[in-house]
Amino acid sequence: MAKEVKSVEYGLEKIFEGAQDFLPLLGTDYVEFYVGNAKQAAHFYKSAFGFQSLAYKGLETGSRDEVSYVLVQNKIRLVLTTPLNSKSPINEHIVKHGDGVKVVALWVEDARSAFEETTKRGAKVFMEPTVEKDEFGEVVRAGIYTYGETVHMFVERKNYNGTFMPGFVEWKTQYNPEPVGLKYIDHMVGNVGWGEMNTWVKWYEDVMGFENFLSFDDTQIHTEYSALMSKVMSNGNGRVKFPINEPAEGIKKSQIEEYLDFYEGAGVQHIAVATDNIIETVSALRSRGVEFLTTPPEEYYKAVPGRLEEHSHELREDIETLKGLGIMIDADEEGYLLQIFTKPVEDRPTLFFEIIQRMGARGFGAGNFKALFESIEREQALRGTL
Ligand code: TYF
Ligand code: FE
Repeated sequence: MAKEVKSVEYGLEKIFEGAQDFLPLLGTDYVEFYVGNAKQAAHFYKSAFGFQSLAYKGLETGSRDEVSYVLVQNKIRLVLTTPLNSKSPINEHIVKHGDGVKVVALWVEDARSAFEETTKRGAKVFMEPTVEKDEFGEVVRAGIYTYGETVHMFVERKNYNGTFMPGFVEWKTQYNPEPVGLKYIDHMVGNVGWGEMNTWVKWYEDVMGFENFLSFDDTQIHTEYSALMSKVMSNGNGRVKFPINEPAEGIKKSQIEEYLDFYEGAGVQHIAVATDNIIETVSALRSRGVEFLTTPPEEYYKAVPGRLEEHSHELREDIETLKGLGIMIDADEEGYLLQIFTKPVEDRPTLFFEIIQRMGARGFGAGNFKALFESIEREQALRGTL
């Protein structure tokens, strides 16, 4: 499998040479989840994933219709939002999709320009440019829809020096579990319906100015039973990467179809978070009760040195330790990477997390796809959805 990665041409260099980026992105600003019980979800992300309390809005701060908890770990900010009454439109989102990602917010210099440039290229409006102010300055936000009911919010905070955003107060609490070493969001993956991948690839190209960085077709991504296709979209400076998956024909139901059935439409499938010490991070997550997919079989680890070829001697981590934790290893021309996937983090088999440590590699672990998808299929079989 590693050989297939080597035939891949990364599409990014083209962007650097290209015309001026009409949508310069500074990075991911925050990820907002609509959930049934934000108070309990916040406790879970603190206790299990090592996030820290940052900010809050709710009845005590004058927010009568919804409550939000903001959590932080290094550069990652999560916002957990729950409606406070049946009138809020957030309820419909939760009824349909269950807990899930509503907003993938992108940090920009100029939110009005981001909104204009994308809407004139055909983006559907979620929120017109809106200025929010408090004693710490102002934040400008504007939102557009992407796949399903998911939203990209552009966030301009160059004239703001408060904790998070106007409307929120600093959230101080006695309960502050240690971080687990999660550093930043490496990529966020969307699942879209049959035949829709290329529509969304084109949307990211035309509306957002992204480039197709890597592609995997169903001959590369398949098991004995099922298949899928995936294209990785990247913005010009490579800070924001969005792979898009669609199901492909197989003899059994693919994990992408399972997701689409339970999420009742397209949405965010996984959030990949980077660490610079995956052994420590995964050991901590496991000890705090985070559930990971079942470990690849013995043959997978036996094949690792052969699969890594010239990168085999670069591997700093002990294979036995990686095996003990269920961490997978892959290499491409530029180096290797280590990755592992959680089980879904809610009762519907929808959103999950990936923990990734890049040691030079810019790929997505194509050499691990087979082992990963077989592991997911073992879970699907238990759920009766394979
Ligand atoms: O983001 C990726 O491409 C990798 C592999 O359903 C992957 O993490 C691809 C598809 C999928 C789960 C993981
Ligand atoms: Fe991933």
